[in-house]
Amino acid sequence: MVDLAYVIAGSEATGGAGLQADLKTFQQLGVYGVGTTTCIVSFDPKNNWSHRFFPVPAEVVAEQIEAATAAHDLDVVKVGMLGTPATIETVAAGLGASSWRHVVLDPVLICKGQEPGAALDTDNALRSQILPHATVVTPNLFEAQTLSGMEAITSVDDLVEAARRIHDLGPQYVVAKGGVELDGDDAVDVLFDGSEVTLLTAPKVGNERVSGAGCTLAAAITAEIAKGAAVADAVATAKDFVTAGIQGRVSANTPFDTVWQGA
Ligand code: PXL
Repeated sequence: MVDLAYVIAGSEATGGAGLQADLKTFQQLGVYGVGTTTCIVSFDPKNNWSHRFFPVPAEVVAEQIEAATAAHDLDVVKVGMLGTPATIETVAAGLGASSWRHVVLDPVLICKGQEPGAALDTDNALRSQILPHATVVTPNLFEAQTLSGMEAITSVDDLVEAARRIHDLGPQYVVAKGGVELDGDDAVDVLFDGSEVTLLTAPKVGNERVSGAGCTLAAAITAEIAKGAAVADAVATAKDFVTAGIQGRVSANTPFDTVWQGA
């Protein structure tokens, strides 16, 4: 019997990020993916690929969670972009209604190009209602700064400190991603499990962020956990998987490239 993994996330219409990247990752790693759509993001090619955002009504999100969890015995879930406080409340209730072996939270506060300020109410709701369910959380640099309350993260030491502070908020495992944002030749991410710090290092592939990298990393962690891997092993495999996907990235008419999960 194939292992199953569940994802609750937003659709991203160009196919590079969000639910599309998550389900491709699950498939590539050999797990049966089940997805719930929280919102639809359609970049606007007429307006510099800015984000057009449409929230799926909260009751329809609840119905999808009901269908998915009734149809399958799911024990590992990834939570991606939620988008609004109403959706967050619904997803928190859905998470609370089942028992999970692991909840992997990619705390998407903004997607590329959005104004940081637009995310504040969502940030607070995410922190108070979703974070308590998470066993693994995968903030990028900006999200790590926001969740930890640190003024700035400019070094790997800062990133480790942020991971420690976020661990204090509840999640057992924190994967804080420096990616291309910190200086240096390597993309460094930090795993903190409450006692040990592990650095995950790979040579940077260019200096531009690649769309779908964060989604793919968290989805790959989820898939590996679904197959029975320990979290630290799942994170290491996921880092290799996303690095290969960035090396084999797909370019498009957008100003950014996207991860190719099949690389
Ligand atoms: O990359 C973060 C992200 C997650 N989920 C959705 C997105 C984006 C960024 O565009 O659109 C749906």
